[in-house]
Amino acid sequence: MIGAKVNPDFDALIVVDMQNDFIDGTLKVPNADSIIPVVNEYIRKFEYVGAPIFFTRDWHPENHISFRENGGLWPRHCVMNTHGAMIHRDIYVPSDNRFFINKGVDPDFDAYSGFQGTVLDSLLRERGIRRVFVCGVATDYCVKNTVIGALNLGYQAFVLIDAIMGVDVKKGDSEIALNYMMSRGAIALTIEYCICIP
Ligand code: VGL
Ligand code: ZN
Repeated sequence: MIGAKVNPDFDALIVVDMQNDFIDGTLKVPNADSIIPVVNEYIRKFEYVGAPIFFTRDWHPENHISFRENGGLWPRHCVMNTHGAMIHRDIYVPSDNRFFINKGVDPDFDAYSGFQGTVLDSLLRERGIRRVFVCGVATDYCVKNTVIGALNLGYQAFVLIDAIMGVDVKKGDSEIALNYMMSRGAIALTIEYCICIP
């Protein structure tokens, strides 16, 4: 595996949807809790070198189109300002140089990408970020779409493959999603190859 040295001048970490409902709530991603320690290691590394960290949050109104009760695919999850939508208590959230990106706020549209209908691109651009490092859940939905969104906007994208987990509604979905990200130019990375020295 090719290593990457994180440079705070042009690198950012994106932590996708590490929220209660996806970890131990209404839309549990199987084994999502198992990635928490590695996600935290990435967060601490990026914090250590002074690189910005973006936490995306699924942030739906009660009448959101993606909920079964409203004709959608999913059980009710991540209703804005409720416990289910909070970042899980075991995730380390630095107090500085970190940002929350809420998505899926419009009742009539779903947003699997952290870039869709948000200020993420402008916040990254403002800071001169050119490369994003993406971890979190779910590999086959919001991680995939966030990575593809980044690539489409011209960012280089690293997928932190030891810190993602998928739902696999159909067996193999996560593997297919990862292969697709790589085929579009994303680069797979693990913690020991993610070099963070000042
Ligand atoms: C997600 C299903 C519905 C995700 C969000 O974060 O991957 N999945 N809403
Ligand atoms: Zn959602």
